[in-house]
Amino acid sequence: DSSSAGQEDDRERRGISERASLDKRALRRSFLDNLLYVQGKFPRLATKNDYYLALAHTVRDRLMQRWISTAAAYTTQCSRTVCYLSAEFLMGPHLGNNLINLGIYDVAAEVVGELGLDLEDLLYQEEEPGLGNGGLGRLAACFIDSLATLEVPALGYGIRYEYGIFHQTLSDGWQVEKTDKWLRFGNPWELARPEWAVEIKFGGHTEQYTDEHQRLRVRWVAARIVNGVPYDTPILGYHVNTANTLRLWKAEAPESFDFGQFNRGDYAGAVTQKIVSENLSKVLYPNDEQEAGKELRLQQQFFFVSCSLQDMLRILQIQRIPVEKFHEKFAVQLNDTHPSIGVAELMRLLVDEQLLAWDTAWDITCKSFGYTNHTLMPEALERWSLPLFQRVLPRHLEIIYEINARFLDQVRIRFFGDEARIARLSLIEEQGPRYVRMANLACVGSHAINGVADLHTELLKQDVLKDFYELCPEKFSNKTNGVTPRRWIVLANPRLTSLITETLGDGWIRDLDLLRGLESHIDDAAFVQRWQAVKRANKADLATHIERRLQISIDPDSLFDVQVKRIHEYKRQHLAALHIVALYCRIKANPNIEMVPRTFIFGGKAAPGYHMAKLMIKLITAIGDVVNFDPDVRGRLKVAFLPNFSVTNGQRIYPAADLSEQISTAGKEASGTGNMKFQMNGALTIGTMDGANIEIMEEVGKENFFQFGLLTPEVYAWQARGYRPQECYERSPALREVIDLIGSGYFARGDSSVFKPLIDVLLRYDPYFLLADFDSYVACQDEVSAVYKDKHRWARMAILNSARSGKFSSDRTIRQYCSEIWNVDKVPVRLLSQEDVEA
Ligand code: H53
Repeated sequence: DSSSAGQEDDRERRGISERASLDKRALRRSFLDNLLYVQGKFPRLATKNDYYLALAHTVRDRLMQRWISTAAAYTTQCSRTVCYLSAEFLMGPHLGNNLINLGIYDVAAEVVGELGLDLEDLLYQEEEPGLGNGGLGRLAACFIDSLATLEVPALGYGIRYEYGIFHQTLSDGWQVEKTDKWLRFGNPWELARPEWAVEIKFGGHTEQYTDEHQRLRVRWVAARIVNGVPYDTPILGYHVNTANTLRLWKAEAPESFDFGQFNRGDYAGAVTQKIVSENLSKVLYPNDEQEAGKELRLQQQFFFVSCSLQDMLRILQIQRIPVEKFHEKFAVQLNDTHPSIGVAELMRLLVDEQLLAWDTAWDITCKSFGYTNHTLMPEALERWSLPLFQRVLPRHLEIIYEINARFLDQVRIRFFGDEARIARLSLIEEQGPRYVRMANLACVGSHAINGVADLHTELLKQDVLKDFYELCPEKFSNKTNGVTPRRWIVLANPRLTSLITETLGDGWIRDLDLLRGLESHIDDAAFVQRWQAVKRANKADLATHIERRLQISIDPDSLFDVQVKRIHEYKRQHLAALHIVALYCRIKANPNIEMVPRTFIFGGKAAPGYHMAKLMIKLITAIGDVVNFDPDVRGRLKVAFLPNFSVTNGQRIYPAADLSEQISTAGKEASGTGNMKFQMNGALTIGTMDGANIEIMEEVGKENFFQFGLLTPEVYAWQARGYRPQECYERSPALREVIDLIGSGYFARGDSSVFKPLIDVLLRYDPYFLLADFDSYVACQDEVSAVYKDKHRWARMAILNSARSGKFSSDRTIRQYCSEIWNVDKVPVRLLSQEDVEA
């Protein structure tokens, strides 16, 4: 019996290896065919980019059958579908991820290897689609990965920006922005669908008319029309047949619109008109958590939201679903307030164009939308000045007035006479210049409102959205963010992936809670040693990269202390800078002092108009220029600012980190998601009790987390008492030394004016409590160094961090959205055969 089982095993194995070699031969054949027939090159003339594109097309061909099968399954089953509306999708390169999800990464590496090429080299050829700024855009990308992996019908809707987030370089330590022409060499991952283009109106005025049933109706007579053309990218799930769609809209001038001008002989005018239209999807606004207030930005938001809602109506029509069932077919999620104009636009489409009664339309609208809030920063809550709004969207302003009037009538019944509350809840801000409040519109028009971490949701309820919470507490829930382990472990950290898979099998890739299984290996010396070897090799790779890019030598055995994220005062990169200077002062005072060698690695972009953030970059690079070359330091401190932090660069950095810096002022970071990527890859966190850090500490245990700093209620109390940072400065000798040294111009060739604005803000206002947290931070960092000296203890803590990161898979987050907000189920996809497809 056991021998027949053995024979079967054997046959099975042989079967697999036969199939694999077949796969491999087929892959090699289509790779070379694509080089020939798509790139028009033979190997001797082919560039690296030709090879990249040939491989991309080879992979794309293999995606197509899954994509078609998925569309067929959803269409025939009229599946309930999630529509994720987001102004940003920070996808990162597609090729590596698709190879992993198809399960052919290793075969592809062999195939290109046999042709004398290096797969990683080819992967780096891909221009990353940087269609987002930071956390919010990357979260959208992790979510559509998880939706596909969980086999949930979903569409991601956004804008196909021609220029993504700017490329950052450094010049004399200052940030310099270069444009990101990511489409320069073509994009093999997208398909244009001009047959599904829609028309978008702007400006003009509204008119009343009576319809054939003598009913009074409104018509919007636009001043300008722009076409929205969808470009579709397949989003494949991990080891499933599901390939969902990311549908990004490009703005084009309608052919017919400039004909008039053209015929009147105004050729230049017609061309200008075309340029104005196409400007709509030209460039991503480079502000993260900061309002731009620009007319073009409102136009972009309305453009992609109207395109997407019209697309949903088209889908209803082809599936012969009556428009009254819109909310049964679609769960529409608003990723922050950027798409919240959708509430008014769906009302316009249903009332003005589909001719539904207002109440019916409102019921459908509220049942369709959910709203995710991502920030507690008051300046990041979007508002549009009334004149601007009126100019761009005159009909929507009328609709918003009507929604507001009906809403405030309801409020008055509950809170009669409470005029202050009514003013706060109003969709229109009336004190001073008038504004439309987009968060209020999103709250009123959605059946579900969520924050992105426990603390954040609690603070929304107590503070930012308190009035809405008191009105409708049942709408509120928390959905703690997560990140996809496919990109952030499997693709980014192949060494760790092999170690975990050899230890636990590969189930953890779809069920990250299984990482808990690592805990039982914590006393296995061989396992711990392999763990350390993985980290050491990843650090050596990053050290080589840094040495090449920045011409500074890096010791892979030093503690890699990493802070990568957008540069912002509330994230406090300058607090980390103060710590580096404190260590430097210790060395200068006593050159023989014993110190754990550290490499401080920073990365992140500053919004081009955010001067303080740019000065923070200059401060870090200036400190590096002194510390890295001071002979007294003897290599014990190194500071590296890696330019152009991006998804691609993140994939090199997270796996090599020992220490993850998550040091925002308590109560300011909604969640953070980089914190999770570090944890999964076995870094320990030094962090404040802010955002998802709190939940990370809950999962890993206090003893495996370096906590410091004021708690949120303490920050509030200090604020209420009247915080005087000068007092902290006077009380702490270490702090005084650091501030005085920076203030003196020591890091600016003696020019004390360079960092004066930064020092002045800290000493006078310090709105983010750096000086209040400084001593606690430095003490905590000393504890970090003490623990790091015990390499074995550190490794055990790192393993536990990884083992306990299951909660932070975006698969968990998406399951919660599906069951608690979207009420949507998975729809497994059967692969259609060639004959099925042709029939
Ligand atoms: O969203 C992330 C959070 C993070 C928060 C970030 C964010 C943006 O990137 C842009 C605008 C905004 O309102 C919030 O800062 O804390 O992790 C995803 O939820």
